[in-house]
Amino acid sequence: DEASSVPAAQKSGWGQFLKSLASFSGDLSGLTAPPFILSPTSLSEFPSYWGEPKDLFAAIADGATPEERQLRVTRWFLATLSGQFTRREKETGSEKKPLNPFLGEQFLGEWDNGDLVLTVEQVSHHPPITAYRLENKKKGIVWEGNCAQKTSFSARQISVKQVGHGLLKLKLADGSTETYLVTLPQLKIEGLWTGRPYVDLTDVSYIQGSHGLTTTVKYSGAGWISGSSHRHTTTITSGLNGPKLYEITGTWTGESKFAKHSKDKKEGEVFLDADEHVERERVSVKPVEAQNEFESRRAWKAVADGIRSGDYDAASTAKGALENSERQKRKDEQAAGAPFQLRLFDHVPNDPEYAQLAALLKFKPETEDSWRLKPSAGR
Ligand code: HCR
Repeated sequence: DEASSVPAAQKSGWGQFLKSLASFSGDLSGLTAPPFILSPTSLSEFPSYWGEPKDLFAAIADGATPEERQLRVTRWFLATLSGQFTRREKETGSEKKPLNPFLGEQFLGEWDNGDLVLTVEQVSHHPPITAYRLENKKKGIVWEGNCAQKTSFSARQISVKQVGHGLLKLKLADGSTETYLVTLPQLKIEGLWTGRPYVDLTDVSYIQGSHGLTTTVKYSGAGWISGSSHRHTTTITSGLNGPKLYEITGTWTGESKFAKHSKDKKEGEVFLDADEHVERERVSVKPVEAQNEFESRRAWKAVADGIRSGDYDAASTAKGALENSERQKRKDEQAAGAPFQLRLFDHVPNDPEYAQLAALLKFKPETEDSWRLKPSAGR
């Protein structure tokens, strides 16, 4: 039975959903999906995946040379991917449709009693854009970025282009700053017809260091030659098309090893074991009662409770109430001539810091917006 993972009572709903996808492009958040595919978690929580391999993040600062630091940024980045893209499928059997954050929604978290601090704000609703900052003050590392998604549908799968980037800033012992531009992979959502959607990655992403080193991660899935999915081939070169210093191959969900011709590393030496040897820790957040009214888990509590307990009527009533109240707020703001103001981040249109590093990757156009934490945010 092709649709075996879809509960009997929701089969026609799932069929409708798939049909609506076929004639759709834009952002998926507006589409009504059957209950079994709904997640009780808002997309504003997703930036916490960047912080979960917290020791690898902290270790970036201990790299003695630009090459060693480029390797460490690359290792941390690859280690975040299994959380970002396969966690939900692993835990619940399929990818789910996350809650669509409201404008100004916040997600505030930390690890190790505040040694690592995460701040997230939904900085746009149409299109949905999430801005985040992860900071380890003791180590002098800041990772600040934004993410939006452009979705299209073809050949039985959903393609999701991640729009946005992150900048990792490292304060070095001599007081200077090193910056890394990180670009994001594209996703395919497969398994739709069997009612068990899961994510694989395609295309490339880059890590461009201000010292001139470039990491290129090429993603490939299960093909007719390689049976396994989630594969990558990663190179570190001196400049985008410069001499190759390192090559690393493997899967971003499991083991990655140095390949032949890697400067000062042996062929077959393990670079990362994303499955086994990476300590990961979930982010800590305040209990809902102590959260402010814009914090995700407090604002979505009734919706999430309904989804978790299977009371979908309660979930959809609560969701409708939240969405109506947001619409009303925007109308009131318009009528008062006082548009919504972000509380935690400042918008930096055509970010020059992005442009400088993007130019090394020969991107066109070389401009993109960024969002920076307001000094007054108190985080
Ligand atoms: C595409 C996706 C929403 C966006 C999610 C992103 C891209 C968000 C930023 C994170 O850093 C990484 C990330 C991981 C998720 O895998 C990705 C989600 C997967 C599904 C979801 C769709 C909007 C849901 C489509 C509905 C399907 C399940 C039928």
